[in-house]
Amino acid sequence: MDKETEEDRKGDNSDEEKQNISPESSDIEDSGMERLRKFLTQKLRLIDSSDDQSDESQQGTLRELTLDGVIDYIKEHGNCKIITMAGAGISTSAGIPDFRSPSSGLYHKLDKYNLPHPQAIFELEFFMKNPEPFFTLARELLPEGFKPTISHYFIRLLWEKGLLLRHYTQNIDTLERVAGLPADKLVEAHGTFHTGRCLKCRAPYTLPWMKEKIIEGVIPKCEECEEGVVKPDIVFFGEMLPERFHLLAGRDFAQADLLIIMGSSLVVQPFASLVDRVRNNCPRLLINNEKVGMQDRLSRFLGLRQGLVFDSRSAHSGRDVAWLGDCDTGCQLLADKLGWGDELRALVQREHESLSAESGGEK
Ligand code: CNA
Repeated sequence: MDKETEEDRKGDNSDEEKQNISPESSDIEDSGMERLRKFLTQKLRLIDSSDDQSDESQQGTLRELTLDGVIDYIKEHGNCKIITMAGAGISTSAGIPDFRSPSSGLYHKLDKYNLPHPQAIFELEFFMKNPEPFFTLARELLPEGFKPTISHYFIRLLWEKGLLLRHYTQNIDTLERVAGLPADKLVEAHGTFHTGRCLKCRAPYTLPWMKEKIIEGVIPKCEECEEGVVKPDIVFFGEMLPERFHLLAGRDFAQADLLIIMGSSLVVQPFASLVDRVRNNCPRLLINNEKVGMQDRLSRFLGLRQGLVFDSRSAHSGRDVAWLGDCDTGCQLLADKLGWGDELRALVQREHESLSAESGGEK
């Protein structure tokens, strides 16, 4: 996957800053900017020429820019094709830490590994030289005994209701599989712990085999070539994303009627920019602790359709909704408002009981 982009995430404050400028100076600035924008449009063809037209088709997709607006849209759209995109935030309530949450995120707990920088632990180049920090961390992250969350079962319910076009996840914890989402509905964009491979001879290995070594504190070495390290099939920085990701993203996003993004900081590319691949009139609902993935200042200035736009004064606003809070609470609320609340609660209880029984009764 690509390195994270250090985008200017202050883009949303630009209007507040503008309000402190006198109307006259702001008008002068605006007209200057508009001239520059037109110049770039005409000379450099930087801006999508279909923009004006698509602005029109963007009008009126949601009755109101709230969760209720999204609920009405789903109810009115008989056969709404929904894509869900998720990140580590849908698994934190299962006990798996995310990367970037302050204090609880993994990036804040890596001091003991003595890394050149936090991301190094997931960089292929660093792993080839020193796999130990990754395997030490893997002991904490191994998908053992973790139960899928309300958010995972909400996604499954979307599938059971025939509304899920596809679920794209950055997570490597396999909880979507454990929640019963069928493989054809799932794109594990950053790979998975489910399988592994020798970095030298490519011999395949299973999760139970890798797990045994990792739990023993041994670096898994290939039994075929007896040389290579066996790395779980998770995508490190510097590695290509699975072909399935590119193939299906190319088809799915243009067909989606609604995009729901949950529990991601939307900073890892190319996953983060999937939000731009739906049609211009496709509503996008973010369920997250914080606003993320917003249009940056340059894109806004150039009129580029990039990023989520929650600011109603922006030219590209009108279809993005942010529901801020816990993913599980947001998903349960969505289910309640869609009339599936009890069904979701019963599904979670049934599945958790059956997982507890499988693992010898532990809660
Ligand atoms: P991230 O960058 O750590 O962002 C997580 C986002 O979710 C942040 O915006 C948080 O505020 C938000 N968040 C955390 N908990 C909740 C919650 N309960 N409710 C609502 N919002 C919440 O993680 P991303 O997924 O965006 O980053 C991509 C990386 C993280 C991928 O490469 C993953 O492989 C990697 N990762 C995966 C896991 C996992 O598989 N569970 C765990 C840790 C990291």
